[in-house]
Amino acid sequence: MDLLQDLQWRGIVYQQTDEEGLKELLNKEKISLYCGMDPTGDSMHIGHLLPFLTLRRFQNHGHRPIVLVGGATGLIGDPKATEERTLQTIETVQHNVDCLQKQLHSIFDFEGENGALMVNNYDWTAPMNMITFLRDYGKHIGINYMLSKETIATRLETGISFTEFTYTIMQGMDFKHLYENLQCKLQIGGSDQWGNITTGLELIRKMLPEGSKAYGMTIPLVTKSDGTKFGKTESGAVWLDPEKTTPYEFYQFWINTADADVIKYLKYFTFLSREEIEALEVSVQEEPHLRKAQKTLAEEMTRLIHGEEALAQAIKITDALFSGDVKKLSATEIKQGFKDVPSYNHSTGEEITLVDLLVAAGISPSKRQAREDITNGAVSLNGEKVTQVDYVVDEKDRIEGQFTIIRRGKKKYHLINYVD
Ligand code: 545
Repeated sequence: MDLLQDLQWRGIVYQQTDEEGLKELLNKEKISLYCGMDPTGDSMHIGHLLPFLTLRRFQNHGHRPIVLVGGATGLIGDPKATEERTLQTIETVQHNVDCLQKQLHSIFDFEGENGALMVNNYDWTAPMNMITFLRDYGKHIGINYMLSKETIATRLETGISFTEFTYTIMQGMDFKHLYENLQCKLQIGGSDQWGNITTGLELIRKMLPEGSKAYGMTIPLVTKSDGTKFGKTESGAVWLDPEKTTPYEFYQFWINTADADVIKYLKYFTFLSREEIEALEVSVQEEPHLRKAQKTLAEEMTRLIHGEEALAQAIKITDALFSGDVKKLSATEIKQGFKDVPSYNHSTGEEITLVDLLVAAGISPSKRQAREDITNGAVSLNGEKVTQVDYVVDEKDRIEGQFTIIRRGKKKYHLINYVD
C-alpha cells in the first residue's frame, strides 16, 4: 500500500485539487510539502493535530515536511465563520510562535535527508512593502474570486474588515514563496483551509514560469458518532501542553473514546499498521468489554505527545484510582490524578481528628455523620480504611508531606493539601 492508498484507507483525504496529478508526482519523486498554523494561542489542542500528523506520515514515506508558524498571518487573523478576531499584540504573537514551535518539534524528525524544516512567514512577509504587495500580488487576485471563497462569503453577512479579507492573499504568498524557494509542491490543511490553499495555487500559476505546478489537499473535520464536538471535555479543550491538560487527563480522554469512534481515531491519529488496527476492530466487535482498542489509542497518543515516562505515570494513576490503592502514588502523580477532585487546605503544623477533618473539608455534613461514616467503614485515608472514631490525622498520613487522600464511599475522592 503506498502513501496515498494508506491515507485513503485511513479516511484522511477530504478534497484534492488534482488527484491524478498528485498520485503521479508522488510515484515519481520525494517532495517537500507544508502545513501552517497561526499563533492564535500558546498551545495546540487535539483539534489541530490531524493535519500535522498527516504531514508526519508524508515524512515517514521519505518526503520533506515544512512546518510553518504564521508570525505574520497571526498578526492579521484568518477570518472565522462567526466574527472578526481581536488583534493580538506583537509580543503575544511572538510568545505564541515560540511555544508552538516547541510543541511542533516533538511531532517531527528534524534530522537526516528529509528532516523537517520549521519556517515563520514573518521572515518574508514583514519586509515586503505595500506597493509590491498591491502591484505584484493583489493584481493577480480578483475581488469576485475572493468573494466566492466560503469563509469570506459567510462573513459578508456579519461583516468583515479589509484586514481579514486580505488574509487569503497572505497565505497564498506563503505557498508561492515556499514553492519558489524550497520547491514545496503540496500544501495540506483542514477542510477550512481549502480557500487559502487554492489562493496559493492561483499565485503560483499566475506569477511563476509556465509549467509551475503545485497541489492542495484537505483533511476532514474530526467528528464524533454522538454528534458532540470532538476534542472537548467538561473542563474544555484537550491541550497538548501538559500544564493545561496533564498527561493523565490526556490519557483519560482517549481511553473514554466510544466504541463507534475508536477505530476511526486509531486510523487518523496513530501510526499503527492496517493489520494492527484491523485486529483491534475485531476486538471491539467480539470483546468490547476489554477496551483493547481504547487502551491502545490512549497509549499511542500519550506516548507520542508526552513520551514513555508520562505514559507510564498516566497508567499508574489510572490503575491506582481504579483499585483504590493510591498509597503508591508520588506527589506529582497525585497532583495530576486528583486535579479535579474537591480539595481542602489544612495547616501543616496542626494535627486534627479525622472527624473534625471530615467536617471541615466538607466530606461529611456533620460530626455525627462523620462518626457514622468512620464506624461503617466508609472512610479511607490514602487507600486504607480507618474505622477508629478518635483517629488523629498527622504527618504519618501525609504523602511526601504534602497530601492526604480521603475517600468516602466507593469512588468519592477528596484531597487534603497542607499549607503554612
Ligand atoms: C497560515 C499561513 C500559511 C498556511 C496556514 C496558515 C494557518 C491557517 C490556519 N490554520 C488553523 C490554525 O489554527 C490555530 C492553531 C493554534 C494553535 O488558520 N490559515 O492555525 C488550523 N491549522 C490546522 C488545520 C486546521 C486549521 O493550524 O489546517 O484546519 C485545524 O484542523 O483550522 O501559509
